[in-house]
Amino acid sequence: MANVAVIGAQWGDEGKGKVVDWLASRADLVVRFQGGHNAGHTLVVGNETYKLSLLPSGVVRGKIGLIGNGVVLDPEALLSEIAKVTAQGLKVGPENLRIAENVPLILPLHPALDKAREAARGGDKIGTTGRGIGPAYEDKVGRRSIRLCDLAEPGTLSRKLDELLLHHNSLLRGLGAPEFEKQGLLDGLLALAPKLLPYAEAVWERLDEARHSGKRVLFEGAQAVMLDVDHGTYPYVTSSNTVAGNAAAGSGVGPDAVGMVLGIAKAYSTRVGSGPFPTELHDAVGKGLGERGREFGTVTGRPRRCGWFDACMVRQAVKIGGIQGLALTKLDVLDGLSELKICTGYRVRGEVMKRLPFAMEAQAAAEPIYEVLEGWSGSTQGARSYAQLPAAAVKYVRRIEELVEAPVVLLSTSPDRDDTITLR
Ligand code: 2SA
Ligand code: MG
Repeated sequence: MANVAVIGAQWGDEGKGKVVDWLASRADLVVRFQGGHNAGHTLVVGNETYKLSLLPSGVVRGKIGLIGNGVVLDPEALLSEIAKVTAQGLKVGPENLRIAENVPLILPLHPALDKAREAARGGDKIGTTGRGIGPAYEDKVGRRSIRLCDLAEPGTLSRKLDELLLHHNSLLRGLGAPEFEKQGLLDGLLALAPKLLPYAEAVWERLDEARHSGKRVLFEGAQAVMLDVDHGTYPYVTSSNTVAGNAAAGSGVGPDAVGMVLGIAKAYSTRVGSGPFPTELHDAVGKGLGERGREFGTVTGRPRRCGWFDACMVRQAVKIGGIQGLALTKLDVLDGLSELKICTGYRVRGEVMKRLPFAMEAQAAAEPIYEVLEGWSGSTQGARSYAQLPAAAVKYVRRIEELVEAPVVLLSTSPDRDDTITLR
């Protein structure tokens, strides 16, 4: 296997964790290149369930995990996640986890601003995870970030904190939220320095070395194409580029090093947080999907909104995200439904569209155009070969391939890693 990038093709929670884990067993290095501890990957290994937010999934499989510069890193969240998985019996330390020196840090003022802004937006809120992701990326682009490497330079920290506080305290004040004082933040960072610096390195160099020695790299995306800050349902998106193109910039390799791009899509759709969702179901069918699929956010526990598979949107994600093959997950959740709908386009104020428009009101007005397929009464749960699937389930998968213009290369039929069908 050459290098592979795995990205979400919908709004996140497609089951990337399981697929990444499956692929990690064939890779040498697993790299996170965007997002932060807003991600939630659930890995089921034997009797143990690991819920990872920041750690690259490969650490569960004894691989080297890398956190690239494109991530925003909350040091406290990292340390507590390491403590949590260590208590579950995993070994995570500087020997198997390396973090880009130039990764921007999330400080306590970032979640404070995130939450104050959401509160101020009221009913219009984005529905962020409240982890400070957006404000941390703003600081990166605004050239104010404190980065991991700065922890080695108390003078730099002090100067940067002055600049950060000048900016943040005026924003917090404007929102009526408590302000931060410098000494507390500085002391906190200086105390974190000896715990974090042993992990720091020039990740790009390790990836360059991996390239020359023929090591295989897995780029692990978080969130999904429809949450991409440029291409998603803006402003109801996360604050990073989630497309495969960012695997390169977010870790420090050229685009050719990214390799095959695998998109993950659920056999239906879910979304947490606010924003347009044309195929959302507010009826018993939607409720049933949520219950059978156990659709609750890994990080925040929020119930996910559920709806039919949106082939029009996934096709868009395939094109924009550079997806060459799809892994389709949670097919078993559709077991027992007498009919299934797939969205093939939208009607937007009378006009038929084969893509989701960008403008907010047009997005909100998009009504799905459905194709109806026959359901199946048999069970697909735990199926490990194509032959074990009901004919109608095979038909459903084949129709999805045609509509999204990408082959389904993997099919997942339960959270168990072994319940995976390789189709090509
Ligand atoms: P943020 O916090 O600024 O990134 O939020 C902005 C939008 O991005 C969405 N978002 C997500 N959507 C699905 N899954 C995510 N991760 C967790 C998980 C979510 C959880 O994997 O289960 O536990 O609730 C994730 N992270 C960000 C978010 O809902 C906003 O719409
Ligand atoms: Mg998730």
